[in-house]
Amino acid sequence: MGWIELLRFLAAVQAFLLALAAFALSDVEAAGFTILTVAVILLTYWRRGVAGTVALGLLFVDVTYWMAPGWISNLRHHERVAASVAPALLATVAVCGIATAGLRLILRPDRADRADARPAAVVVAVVLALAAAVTLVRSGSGQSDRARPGDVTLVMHGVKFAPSALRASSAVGVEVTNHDLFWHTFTVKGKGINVRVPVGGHRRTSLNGLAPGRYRFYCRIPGHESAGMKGTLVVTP
Ligand SMILES: [Cu+2]
Repeated sequence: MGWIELLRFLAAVQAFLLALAAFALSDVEAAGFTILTVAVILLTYWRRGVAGTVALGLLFVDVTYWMAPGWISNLRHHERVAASVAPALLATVAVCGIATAGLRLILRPDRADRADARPAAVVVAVVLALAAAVTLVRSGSGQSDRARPGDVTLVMHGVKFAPSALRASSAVGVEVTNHDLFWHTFTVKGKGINVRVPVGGHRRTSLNGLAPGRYRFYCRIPGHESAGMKGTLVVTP
């Protein structure tokens, strides 16, 4: 097995995991990333695969950027194991993919593809096992950020909040749950409320900094607000 085969294997695993997430969560963005990953794998068969290697490297960087912080955040909040499995696997495979793409270019593609990448595959397996162990040990019951009595609950799915109209007293809080693979935020501009919620995560925020009145909340991820990820919050006295 040369470096290009290892690279394609990691990309195929990523495409498979993204497809699973797209299916399990009915997540359109995950489906888009699946198709993109498959297209870039095909690109590695063109010429010596340099463009494909660079493109896969960038795709792995993008997946790491979205998944690694989500994984760490869920572990820090002691979410259940199920909430961290997808970001843990995707982040680990993507980090290994970045290293593999980088090494194939540094070693020069012709030589790298004739070289034996099996020791690197063993390193990948060890890194995956470590990531799984950390996830199992650091996960918890998922209770610390759950709704308290009287709280209102809000769900993020697709580029929508449900419900999009909230009514609550400033004495309670909002529990926000993300059902998508990628991050969303619950943000009230200028009011110090900006809760980032990763895949499978629950986060609670108190409303006690808000005076009674009508507020607009939205998701800060670029493009989400204009796609409809917004709503109104009425804070009652
Ligand atoms: Cu969003």
